[in-house]
Amino acid sequence: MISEAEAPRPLHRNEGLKTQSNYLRGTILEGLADPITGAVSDDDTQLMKFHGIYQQDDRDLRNERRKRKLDKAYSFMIRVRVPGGVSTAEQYLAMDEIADEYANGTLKLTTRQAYQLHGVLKHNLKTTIQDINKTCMDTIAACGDVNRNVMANPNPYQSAVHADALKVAEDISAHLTPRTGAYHEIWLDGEKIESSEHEEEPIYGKTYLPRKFKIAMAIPPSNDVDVFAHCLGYIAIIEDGELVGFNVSVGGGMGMTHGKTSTFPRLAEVMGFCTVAQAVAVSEAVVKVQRDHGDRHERAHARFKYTVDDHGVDWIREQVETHLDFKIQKARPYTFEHMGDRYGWVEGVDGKQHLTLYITNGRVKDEGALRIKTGLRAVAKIHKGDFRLTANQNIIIANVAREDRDEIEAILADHGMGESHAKSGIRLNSMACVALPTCGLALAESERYLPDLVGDIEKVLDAHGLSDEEIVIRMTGCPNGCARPYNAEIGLVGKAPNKYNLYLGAAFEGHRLSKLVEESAKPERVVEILTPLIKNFSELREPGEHFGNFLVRTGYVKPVLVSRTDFHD
Ligand code: SRM
Ligand code: SF4
Repeated sequence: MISEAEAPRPLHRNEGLKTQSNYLRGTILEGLADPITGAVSDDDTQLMKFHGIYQQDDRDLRNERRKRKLDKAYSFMIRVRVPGGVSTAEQYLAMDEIADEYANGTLKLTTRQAYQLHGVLKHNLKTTIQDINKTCMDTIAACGDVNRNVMANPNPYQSAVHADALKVAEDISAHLTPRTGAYHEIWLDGEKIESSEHEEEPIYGKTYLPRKFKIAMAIPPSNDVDVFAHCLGYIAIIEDGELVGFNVSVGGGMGMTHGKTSTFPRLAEVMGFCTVAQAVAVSEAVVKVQRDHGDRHERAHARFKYTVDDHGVDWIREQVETHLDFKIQKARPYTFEHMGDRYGWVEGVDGKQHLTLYITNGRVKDEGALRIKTGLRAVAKIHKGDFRLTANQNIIIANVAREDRDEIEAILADHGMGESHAKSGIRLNSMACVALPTCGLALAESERYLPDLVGDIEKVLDAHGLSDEEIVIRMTGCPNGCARPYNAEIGLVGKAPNKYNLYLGAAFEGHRLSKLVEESAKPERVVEILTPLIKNFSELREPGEHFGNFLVRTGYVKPVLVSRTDFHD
């Protein structure tokens, strides 16, 4: 008899699901055709994520419906991939229209430079996906155990290098997109492939990856994409005004589980340097290493960050090189200065104008005098450039001709968005995940609550003359970390309704995580904790010192240097 210790660990059930799904088809088509329910089966719910679709229900209505013995109010969230965050004005306009026609009339600009639609009913899913595809955007691999939307610094203005880097991000995105015909077949009425024998996933194989995989590309000195929070990061190295290549970082990720110290957020480490021409091959090699060595038994340990943490960066580099016909070179020097967006108009190297607008938590909607949805639609109708989504849930009206600037400004002013960035430094650096009412995993409010809490903290900052001080604050409704809260100088992570774990001390530049200061704090308590710290900061900070760095220097929080040991201790 095999002892328990010798028995092979069973694979997670999702592994079997992927293997048997016939390259992500499952019974999705049958489920869509079932008129009895507005939901799909549990297995298809998992598979549909690979197609960019999540089944959800309106949590505001749950109790009421339960009392009335009604089924949950099911609908679907659709995530639209936007590599590097760049979409044309036509694409923006199409998203705006689709949101009104099939979703809840709002758009969510996500923390990973994508568009999200909420509230799409099952019988409208297919038409919605088709309409999205008509605009030359898609939803495949926006979710699921594959590489997701590839992020990149969206600023088109700073240098010609930005366009070169964006091109590499787009190439990586295209290269790592799953090849299965299932997406076309199910959603776009493509020709049906009867047997998976004729199909191949050359990079992923039949079981895809053990877990989701994320890539971001940063262009120093801006770390707006939060590059170290990603499985794989590319840090552009510019020499004599030319993009020569990238430092490659591996092993970042935010998600953890409350009370389970074997899970932890982790920042990526730089593994070395590759040239521009090598960047796509490196992405494939890293993905293959995770494909072959990631944990397929326990999903809570399946992210690439744990593969890196368990084996070490040197081992990962050796494995990566087995898939390459070149060596990863020694990393080159670079410096990051900040994570957030730079607001307002700027002029690009080619004389084009670009306007970064602040959008509260990325929610595009009309509310009172602030008519963001209608205003951006009016701009899209006359705009000849593009719209760029930032990693901080904001939008850039990009590539505007000098002579068109006034017209755009007038439209924005008419819709209450004239001075979108006339806000405090902390508000401009705030970010919240969706959470309630759509997210099934939320333990507390986030998007609907953070603006109020920021208002309370602003009062304290004002009292100490720190209204303009840039402090990165991020909130999530659960520990999954969708707004990257552990990498914020003030991080708030939902524990229960109206209770948050408070994390402090991350670096403004994005290279050190925060540390838990108090568990299950009510918002009033959060403000109470912050008040003396802000006072001390105003009196004792060194010139130019940021809040998180100040808290670490003065010993209020211990720095998190090694996540596995320092984050939970
Ligand atoms: Fe996320 C799951 C929303 C960025 C870590 N995330 C979810 C789901 C789909 C909930 C679910 O599984 O049922 C949320 C849907 C809520 C809704 O109603 O829309 C959700 N995540 C979001 C978005 C929309 C937050 C936002 O307000 O912008 C972001 C969409 C990004 C995109 O366009 O692709 C979003 N999620 C992130 C990030 C940030 C990032 O990648 O830079 C993270 C942390 C980084 C990381 O991956 O480690 C993140 N989301 C998670 C996790 C935890 C993963 C883990 O390693 O444990 C989950 C849960 C899971 O995968 O099991 C999750
Ligand atoms: Fe939902 Fe949690 Fe992500 Fe917020 S952090 S969107 S609550 S999964």
